[in-house]
Amino acid sequence: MTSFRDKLREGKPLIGLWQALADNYAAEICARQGFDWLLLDAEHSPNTIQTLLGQAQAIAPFPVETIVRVAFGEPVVFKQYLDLGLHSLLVPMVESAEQAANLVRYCRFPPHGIRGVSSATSRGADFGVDTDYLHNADKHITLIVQIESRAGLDNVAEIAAVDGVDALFIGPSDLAASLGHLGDPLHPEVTAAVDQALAAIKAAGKPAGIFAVSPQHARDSFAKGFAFASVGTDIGLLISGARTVLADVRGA
Ligand code: 3PY
Repeated sequence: MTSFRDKLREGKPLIGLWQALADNYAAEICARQGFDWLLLDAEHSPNTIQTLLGQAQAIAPFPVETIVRVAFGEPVVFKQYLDLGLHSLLVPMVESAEQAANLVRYCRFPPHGIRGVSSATSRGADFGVDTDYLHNADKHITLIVQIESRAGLDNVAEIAAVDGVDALFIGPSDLAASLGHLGDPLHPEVTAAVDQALAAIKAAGKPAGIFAVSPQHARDSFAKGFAFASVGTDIGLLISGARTVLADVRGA
């Protein structure tokens, strides 16, 4: 199997869509559209472990990567998600190398980490069919940490240098808020901070991703060297489609 980490290494810009509806049917529809990755958001959406599993199962037949953003980086959350085969994880608000190193340990079985062991009862291990899983689990896992605060920005080089952190992802909205520009993710000071973070991530030889706030922002981000970018949300597409058709008919 090809992990998201391997795909990132291929160097082709990877375009993603944010799934915030927390719905299997919506996830299946989006999985059919040709995106490189879909992100199931457990931080800012009404997702439970059960709804995440349902969406992952709906997406599984399609050639699109499933990434899950955890609500927070705790060992028990990692254990459950990895057992469910949710092998690509995005962790919000990572602010130090120590925090990042702990996240790596949550992904790994002893002696390299503290992940609890499960195989026959683990979807991640193909319910025991993958007999090498305990020794090869790391090959499936992609750990992405999110830089979205002044502290994260200050420590981005050290965070990027942590072995086992596979990629770093910029959250421009939270970063804007942290830098005193709430609601203005494209403020020049935020853009300069994003460029500074990108340079540090690239210098560490790691791929960088970003939550683009418009198609133009996504194109600009890829042109600057971002390896992956989300280009919208399922809710945003629903809202813009609904408003467009309503305005079209009312205006006619
Ligand atoms: C941000 O832009 O801050 C994000 O976390 C995207 O959801």
